[in-house]
Amino acid sequence: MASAHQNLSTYDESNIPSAEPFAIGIVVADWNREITHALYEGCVETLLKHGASEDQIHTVQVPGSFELPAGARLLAASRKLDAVICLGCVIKGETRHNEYINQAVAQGLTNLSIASNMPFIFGVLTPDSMEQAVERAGGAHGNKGVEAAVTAIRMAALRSSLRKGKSSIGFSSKL
Ligand code: RBF
Repeated sequence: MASAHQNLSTYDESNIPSAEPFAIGIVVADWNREITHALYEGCVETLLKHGASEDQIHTVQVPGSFELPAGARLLAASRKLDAVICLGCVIKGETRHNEYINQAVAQGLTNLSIASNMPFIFGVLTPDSMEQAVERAGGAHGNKGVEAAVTAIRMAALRSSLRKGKSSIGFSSKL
């Protein structure tokens, strides 16, 4: 389904759990930084609006989107977190670099989520042009950083609700 029809940037705020109990990691790629930093602004603003405290938001920067899974893994191993949001922007060029990077990041974050039992959120724009990127970083199609934040809160709350009452003996989800 086209994401233009799934614009969660205009989401129902009353349906989002509180982010107050959660520690959230954010990894931001510096390639196309005017876009990724706009995603970051929208992301942090949304986390704070839903009750996260500034000292519970832990941010690191990586050179490009390809480094997002490794950066996320390092960040998750450095402290106790409830979700990690990865923000990047890979613009299609004349070669197929974008396909390789996007595939690697999607697969990397999926693997991390499944192996660690913690949500790693894919907040990577994959536009054909800078114009399309701008439209999704605070423009006509909202800010996908907002959507990444909402997804992280929802997944952290889901994880927390399903873990309640579970014995900590046995399977360890810590990275
Ligand atoms: N990183 C991005 O985050 N967005 C891009 O649009 C992007 N384009 C790239 C194009 C080429 C041809 C190459 C070689 C790298 C590009 N990268 C991009 C950087 C990539 O994510 C990574 O940082 C580097 O390949 C080093 O591992």
